[in-house]
Amino acid sequence: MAIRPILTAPDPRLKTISKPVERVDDALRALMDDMLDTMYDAPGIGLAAIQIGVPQRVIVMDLAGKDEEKQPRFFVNPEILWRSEDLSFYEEGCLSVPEMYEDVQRPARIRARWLDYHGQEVEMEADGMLATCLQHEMDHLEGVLFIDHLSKLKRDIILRKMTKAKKRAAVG
Ligand code: GNR
Ligand code: NI
Repeated sequence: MAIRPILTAPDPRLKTISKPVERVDDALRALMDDMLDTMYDAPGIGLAAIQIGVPQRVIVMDLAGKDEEKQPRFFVNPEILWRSEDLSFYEEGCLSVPEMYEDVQRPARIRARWLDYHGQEVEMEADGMLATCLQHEMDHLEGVLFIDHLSKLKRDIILRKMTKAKKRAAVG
């Protein structure tokens, strides 16, 4: 298991459309283990493979609170089967857009299907944080970031801050 570097905007690799996974095998489980380590280390509540530069349709997540037992979740080739008409706002952040938080409106509930850590098919309805986070992560698989849901003005302000922060980091 290993912690891998997380790509940050405006890295063009984050715009990649990730490819479906062909087989849930030990190599894929090793990737998912690394993703989980990377997510816990960050720390974050979700991570898509493309955030560590791997363009495959894989997501890890853990929505457990600080003092709760770990509750890792794995999503391979997830699909959204249904979205509720009612929407909800959540203040979102992203490990690829560090230190920026904005309200994003999304369907409040979704029905989704995916393969788990062992390649077993799972289907369920999600609401609350799970619905929000799963939609945020599935956006990553399409090359979409939460800032793409904001006005162009807000997005440009955030991207300008990110570019400046990167330049400062490069100069040291
Ligand atoms: O750690 C994260 N927190 C978060 C908060 C609100 C909505 C979505 C998220 S996901 C984010 C980790 C991340 O960037 N996943 O792609
Ligand atoms: Ni994210």
